[in-house]
Amino acid sequence: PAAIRREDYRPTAWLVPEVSLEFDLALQATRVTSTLTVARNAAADASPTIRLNGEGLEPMAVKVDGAMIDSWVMDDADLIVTLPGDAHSIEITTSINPAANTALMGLFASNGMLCTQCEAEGFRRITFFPDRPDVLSTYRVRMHGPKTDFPVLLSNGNLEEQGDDGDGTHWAQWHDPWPKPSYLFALVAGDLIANSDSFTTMSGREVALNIWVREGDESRTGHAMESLKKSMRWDEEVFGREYDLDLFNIVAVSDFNMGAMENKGLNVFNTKYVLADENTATDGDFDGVEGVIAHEYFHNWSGNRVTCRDWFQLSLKEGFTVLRDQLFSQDMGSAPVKRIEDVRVLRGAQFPEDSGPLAHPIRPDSFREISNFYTATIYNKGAEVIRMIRTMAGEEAFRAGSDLYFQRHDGQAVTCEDFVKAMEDGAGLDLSQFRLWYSQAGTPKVTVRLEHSGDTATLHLSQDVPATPGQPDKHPMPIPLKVTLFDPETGNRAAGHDGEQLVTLTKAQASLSFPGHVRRPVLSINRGFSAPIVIERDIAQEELVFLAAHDDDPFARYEALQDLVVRHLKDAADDRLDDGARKHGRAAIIEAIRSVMADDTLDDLMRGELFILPSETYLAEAMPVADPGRIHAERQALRAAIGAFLEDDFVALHTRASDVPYSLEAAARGARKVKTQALVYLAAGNPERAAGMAAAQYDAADNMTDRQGALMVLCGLSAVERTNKLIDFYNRYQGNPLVIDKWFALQASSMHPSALEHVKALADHPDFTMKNPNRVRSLYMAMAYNPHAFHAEDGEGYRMIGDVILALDPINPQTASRFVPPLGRWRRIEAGRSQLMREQLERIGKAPGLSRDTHEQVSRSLG
Ligand code: BAL
Ligand code: ZN
Repeated sequence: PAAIRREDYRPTAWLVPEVSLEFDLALQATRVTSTLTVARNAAADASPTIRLNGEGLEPMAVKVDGAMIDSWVMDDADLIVTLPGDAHSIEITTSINPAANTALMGLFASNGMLCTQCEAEGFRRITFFPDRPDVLSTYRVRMHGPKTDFPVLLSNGNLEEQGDDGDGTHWAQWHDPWPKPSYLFALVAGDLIANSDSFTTMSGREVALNIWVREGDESRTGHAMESLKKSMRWDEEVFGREYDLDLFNIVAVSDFNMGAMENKGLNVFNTKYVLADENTATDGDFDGVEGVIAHEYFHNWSGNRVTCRDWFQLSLKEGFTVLRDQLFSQDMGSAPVKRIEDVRVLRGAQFPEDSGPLAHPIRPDSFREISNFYTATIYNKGAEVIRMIRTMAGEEAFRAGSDLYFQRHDGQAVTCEDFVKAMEDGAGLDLSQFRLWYSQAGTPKVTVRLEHSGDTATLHLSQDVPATPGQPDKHPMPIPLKVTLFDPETGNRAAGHDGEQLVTLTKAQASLSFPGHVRRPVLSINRGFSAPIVIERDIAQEELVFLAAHDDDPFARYEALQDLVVRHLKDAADDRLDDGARKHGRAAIIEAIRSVMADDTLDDLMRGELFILPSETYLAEAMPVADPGRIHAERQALRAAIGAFLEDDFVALHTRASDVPYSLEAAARGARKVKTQALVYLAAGNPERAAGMAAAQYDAADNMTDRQGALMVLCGLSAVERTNKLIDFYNRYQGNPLVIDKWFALQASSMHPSALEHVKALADHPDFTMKNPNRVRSLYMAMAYNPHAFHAEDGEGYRMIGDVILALDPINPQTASRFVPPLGRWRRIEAGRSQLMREQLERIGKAPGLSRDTHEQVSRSLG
């Protein structure tokens, strides 16, 4: 299929102010009758026909203004109806089979329940419709079905009426007063039970809240409910946004492609982001629930009340909403730790995307399959771009910009340009050059050098925005950098640098002078990760050691420690270290880790962050061409050296942390974090001792964080405890799919040399199925992002992912195509492996009947 281009956007010829849907529900044959009130769009070119998108549908009956017509035609999968006047009603009947819908788009069955996923283009699998986000309609939905199968009947908005037919069937009618695009439509029918609560909004309205789950799961919905109420309050306080219906429903479903979906008044969630208690969910899982509940709730304004004109504008709602959920989570927990986590996600997922064949701007110019553009670039880089606007504007002016955006565009389907304009007008900024962040792909690299002469320090900056597919030449971007200078002798801020400065680099090169420094100061730059870029700094190792110990910006401190390690490991993996240099480099890192361990100004959550070594993916990203085998070996060797040298310190830390009783307070969470990290280092430095300690931690655990952490460490070891605890874990949690997902993922992502063999065996486990996306991801996505398994030298990891893509594509193309990007990294990997990766892409590309999703990703990856 041809690419769809942003510049080809045209307003819709027909508007659909009202939609009425009737569903006769059955798992295998659901009958759908839709009645559309349509009217010519005066703002568009007139057309005598209306195009109603469909996918896999056949019209059983079509009526215009109440009379059956047979003049309709099909254009591929779309229905074309000729309309003589300016306003009509169109009634269309279709029949669909939700039980056969393994793609999980449109109306599908999951564990006997029916539910929908319409974003981006799933509504056209339910009924014929102008399925584009700039068609806003009010929906009335009436559904009817057997009471025993579907005791609960839900849709968007408010329940208007319901009734019992007395023959074992019943019905319900819902009405959503807020005009919305079809992608926000939702329907759920099933045997569900609610955790119910309420929230009083800032204007005093009472909102009924329900979290619907399968019976037995309701005891694990408390954290989600608390997160929802906190999100509602926070959005009022921080963004002035109030909820706008009297009811807010969340439904948890176990078969789901995404994390969750923000349908108006009826969010549908992957169970992974709803269910949590201390026995089955880790601290990270608790954070995931809180963050995703917030994200979907925040979409009610950033996405639903103000939506996207077309799918090229996806970052309008996703980038902004990710920023909003990140700021919320910063406020709910440790702000610096959250910032570091978010940067780690950006670097792990988005940077590789931006430097590879799938690179695209946060506002893409073309696509073939929109599902492929739910990317880390649209979401996470999109959030960083808006965060830069906030940094440049300041919090207050940013809020004024956001207020103006919501007020100006409420009820509209708009563009990223509309957002930027509202920010300019409301926050009082000139964002002319800044718009390049929307149009140019690629991660800018800023080279930094500090020169000192006499009493003046001069900062030399130069930027390079790399070429990306379709964008060979780039313009310099505005790059806001928070900087400060330290006096290395006193450890304090250097004179004139009590506060940090915001320096915005707008040209290819710039130099800035800072007078009054008799001693050479130490530069701290891109503090708080003020710009989503790569910094290449010409800085001495001692200066990095100084910043790792003294920088008062937690992110910059983390960054200095990371840089210290990245530098060392890059040199080691590139064979640039003789024995002396290797020893010297390791000693500096060990010393830095030891000072982190001993620094009592740090809390354990932050200490744990500082202990985390840069990932193998991040290290590979820092090299023009990477040898994943060397990187893995050097990183493990460094970890072993740290673990062996600081063995007693890590054991003491583990003992101290083990004494802290379970709670969700920051101190207790921090203790759990460093406890398992101590085991990770010990596992590398003294595997036998670590195995004993991990088994003891596993046995003593009164929560999933400790138990999973211990099992994670054991999974990487060849110890008898590994087998015993894996069996125990499986038996203990059999029947709990989310925990069994962990059991698969821990083995697939382990450091064990035979991880790939384990994955192969687990594929034959009776609990493994290709039909459940969570299970597929827990085994194969975990492996694809486990570098030492995926990059096995003989290409077995690549072959396995190739097989997965081919087997999954006919079942669930959206999930299948998500496995292509790891293979698409071939250009940045050493020659032998690179060839094997490419071979797999070519094999997949030749397969007949490939989905549009997978075909697009494979051809871009090879192109
Ligand atoms: N809109 C798709 C799921 C999400 O980003 O919230
Ligand atoms: Zn979202």
